[in-house]
Amino acid sequence: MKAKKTLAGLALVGAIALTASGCAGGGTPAGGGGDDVITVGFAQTGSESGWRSANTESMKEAFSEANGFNLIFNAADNKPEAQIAAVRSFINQGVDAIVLAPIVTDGWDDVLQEAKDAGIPVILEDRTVSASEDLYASWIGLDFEKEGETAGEWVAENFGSTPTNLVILEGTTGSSAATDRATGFATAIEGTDITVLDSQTGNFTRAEGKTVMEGFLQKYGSQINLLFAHNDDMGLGALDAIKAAGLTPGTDIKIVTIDAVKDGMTALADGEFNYIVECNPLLGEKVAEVVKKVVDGESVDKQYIVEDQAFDQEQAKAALPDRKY
Ligand code: GYE
Repeated sequence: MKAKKTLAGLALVGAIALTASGCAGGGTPAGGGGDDVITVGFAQTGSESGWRSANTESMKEAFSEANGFNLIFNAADNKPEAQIAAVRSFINQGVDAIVLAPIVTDGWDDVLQEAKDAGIPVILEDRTVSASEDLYASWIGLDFEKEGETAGEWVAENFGSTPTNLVILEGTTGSSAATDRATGFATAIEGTDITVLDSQTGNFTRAEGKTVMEGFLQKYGSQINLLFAHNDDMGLGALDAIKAAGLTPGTDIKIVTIDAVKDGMTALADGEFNYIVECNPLLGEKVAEVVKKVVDGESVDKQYIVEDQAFDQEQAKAALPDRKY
């Protein structure tokens, strides 16, 4: 039922897009009905984490040929210059719309202006940019500051009234996800007995999470009571470092992370993590809906925020069997 409805809606959007722009690119018509295809260039950050894999999958599923799209996918290996080059190449190819998951917040003004001058709408997904709002049509994402705040509130409630030493593994420097999570978290632990011993980037990856945690352990040893990692993957990397140091994660060092991907939720259910704030990566369907509307000339909101929840050990155990990512 649902698929049928979507296809019918698409046929309509496709027809309008054809008359409006007449330049949908070289994709194959969807469903053999002669509908025009919407060509979309998607500039993904890279493949740094489990969250990212789930996000990429969700986007590819939503922007499928069957749904009336011709998707040109690029993953920039977390290199901002490579991502700007990818967007520029989408402009040169004359795509109908560009979807961008910006690695970092700054540096987008020029290329977004170029897209605008070429009449190609840009839709942001996941992270945000500092460029002027009229350089993009819409943003579909999460409230990163609130995620950080929720993590901080849990920490403040459980450890705030006894002297506690905390270390932080930050996400990619300059990304809105890392900046806003840091802000939300710092606000929530303000005025508590928690001391931040150290805070460094682990670039949202397991490998760097492990290396940076090894450094923290060498420097502070068993002084560390608590770890806040900006994503599950860095927390998972840190588990190896903590075990190698002869400490028990979840007990000797309490761990709070963000994302709630399956591996993180498993660590929480096993008692190696203590709390996870969710960050929903399944944005594809909503992004595709917004892209269609924009290409069709319909009005859209400037932002769509997807709701997140949070999990303790019991909640993780209950949620795991049905977890989609
Ligand atoms: O939390 C992390 C990923 O921007 C929300 O990026 C995203 C973050 C996510 O690498 O795992």
